[in-house]
Amino acid sequence: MNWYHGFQAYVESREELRPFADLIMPSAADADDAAALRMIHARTAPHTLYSIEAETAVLGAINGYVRDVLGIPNPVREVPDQALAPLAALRQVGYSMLPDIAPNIVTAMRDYFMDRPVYEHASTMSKPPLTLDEAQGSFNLAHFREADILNCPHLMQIATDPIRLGIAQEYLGTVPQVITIAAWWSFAQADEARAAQLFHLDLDDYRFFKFFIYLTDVDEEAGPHVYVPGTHRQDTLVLARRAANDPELFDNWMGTLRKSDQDVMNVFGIDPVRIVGPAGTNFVASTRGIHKGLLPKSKNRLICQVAYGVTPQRVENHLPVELSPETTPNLPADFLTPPMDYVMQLYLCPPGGP
Ligand SMILES: O=C(O)CCC(=O)C(=O)O
Ligand SMILES: [Fe+2]
Repeated sequence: MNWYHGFQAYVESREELRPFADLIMPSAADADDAAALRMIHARTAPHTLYSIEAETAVLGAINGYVRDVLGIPNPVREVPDQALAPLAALRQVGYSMLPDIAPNIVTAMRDYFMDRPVYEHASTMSKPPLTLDEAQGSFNLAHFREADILNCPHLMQIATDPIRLGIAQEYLGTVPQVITIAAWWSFAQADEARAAQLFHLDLDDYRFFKFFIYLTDVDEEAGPHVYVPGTHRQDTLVLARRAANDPELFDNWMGTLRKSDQDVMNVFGIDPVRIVGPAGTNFVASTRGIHKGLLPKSKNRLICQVAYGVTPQRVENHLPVELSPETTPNLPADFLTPPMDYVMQLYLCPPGGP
């Protein structure tokens, strides 16, 4: 059954979820349209921006659905001690560094990407691939395709190891789903910051966060990730809104896609943090807080990202890749042992289909 249909029915069956059911109720015409249902949830997610109560209520509903209807045991597994401090920081501050990844592993991952084709944008992969030189001469970024990212040696194993998946399970409060995978170069030759190189916030799901790994050394010259601590929290946003002279103007500003450094400083008065470190540096960040990836000055940056969320709403027209020695030679054959089949369901299915 479609995830959304099942969720809709579950929410409607619970009296205490009535206000939420009204928010996500599809019109009769949309009821059987998976894309329309996805859109409804994408539009509803911003209701949690200023209200931790709204977010907690939605998460309770999702967790109930996953546990009681889909029958997936939760919590997924025991959380190792090394996950506890990063988890606390992710909640409080919005980001946390994680233990470095061994240099030989990072080298294998970088070497792998060196041989893969790149694309102008994640959504333009139907066009022919570019060489790195072509991309570097023309664009700010160059993206790898999802099938190649899935197959990057070590990447998905690291992203779902006990520390990272433990953080995900606790932070999300339900069984995590991998909702985005990405890997891209940011080029130093570009002359102007574009798109995610300007401050913004992501609203990818009702609750979500992202895991990043630098595969090249990242110093001030190489376009570090920049994060404004605390801006992922509803209480920070409520205070900033209250302090604003004109709440309507504030709402409009929050609704604009890209934000200037000066405006971010004026509104929050919080110093942004630049995350630097050698290749292998990795961290989690709640990117519903204000963030950007700086335009590199003199060195290119290669980064991978895995995002964990609670609904499959971001993925459109997306078919999972079959886990097999032919299509995914770098993933272990038992990678989809439950609950990993649920965690990875958007990207991977067992041979023969879901
Ligand atoms: O390039 C970066 O460091 C940030 C990219 C970004 O905005 C994101 O992954 O959500
Ligand atoms: Fe972002």
